[in-house]
Amino acid sequence: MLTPAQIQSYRDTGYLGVEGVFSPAEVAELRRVTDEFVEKSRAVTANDAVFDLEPSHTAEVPRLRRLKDPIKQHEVYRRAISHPKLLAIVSQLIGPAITSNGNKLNLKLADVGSPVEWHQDWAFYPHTNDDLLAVGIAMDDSSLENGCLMVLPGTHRGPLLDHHQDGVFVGAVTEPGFRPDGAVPILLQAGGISIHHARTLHGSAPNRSSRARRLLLFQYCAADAWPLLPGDKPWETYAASVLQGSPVSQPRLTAVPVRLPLPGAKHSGSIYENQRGLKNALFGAKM
Ligand SMILES: O=C(O)CCC(=O)C(=O)O
Repeated sequence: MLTPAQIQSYRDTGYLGVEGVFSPAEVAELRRVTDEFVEKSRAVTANDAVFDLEPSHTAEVPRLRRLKDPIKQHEVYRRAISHPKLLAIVSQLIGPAITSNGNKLNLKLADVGSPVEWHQDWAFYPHTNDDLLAVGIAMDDSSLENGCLMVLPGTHRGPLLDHHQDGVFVGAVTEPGFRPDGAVPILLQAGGISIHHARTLHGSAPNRSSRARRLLLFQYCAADAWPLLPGDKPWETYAASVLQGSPVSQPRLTAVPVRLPLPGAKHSGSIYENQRGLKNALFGAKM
């Protein structure tokens, strides 16, 4: 559970780091399963519905960049998204009725892990209200050297920045002159978690170290926040995403800044793909 000071800090800054949420045994299990997926990726030669590969990936030296939708890929990840400690913490921030609108495992493997350029998750999935956040479970100690998550405190209360380039969504901030001044790293030990509000500006540098930085990310939403871009079978998809509490068909509407991520990104499949061709990349060229 969070202390009142931690809750206030999240409300003021739009992010939080919490140590010691997952036990060493739980982290070891997540790592073991993740190693199995890296092994499986040896047989994969192109991005697909499960695997997103670093450009330098080969069968000999597998470089898995992201495992997509991990809760569908393995029971260990599926259990983690509903971990009682996580749901208790998330409930304190967005209320007891909770859905999830996505999950992913960014591996940022040693020496090669690609950066994620500055963005607001909100630009990808605007909802009727912004009681949405992402939790990152650190499967490794995370530092500046291995490309820990970085945030710009307070930006969850600011505007939605432009994430379009040449008229199409590009999944990263394109505002002329944007500089991440005042960026703060979320330094964590393995088993700790990062939390960031859906409107908080964040990104992360390439992994320039010899240590992996695997971050398992779960997106949580208040159950009365409805996506403004529902896909096929909106009710079934929404109802299946309820993790705690009951589904509601009456969304709560608040005054939130919205621009739809449309027209869709030229390169699709993952944020790494969306950001390909970004003219003002701040973390540098993808490796
Ligand atoms: O893996 C990271 O450091 C950033 C993750 C992120 O922001 C994303 O995948 O949307």
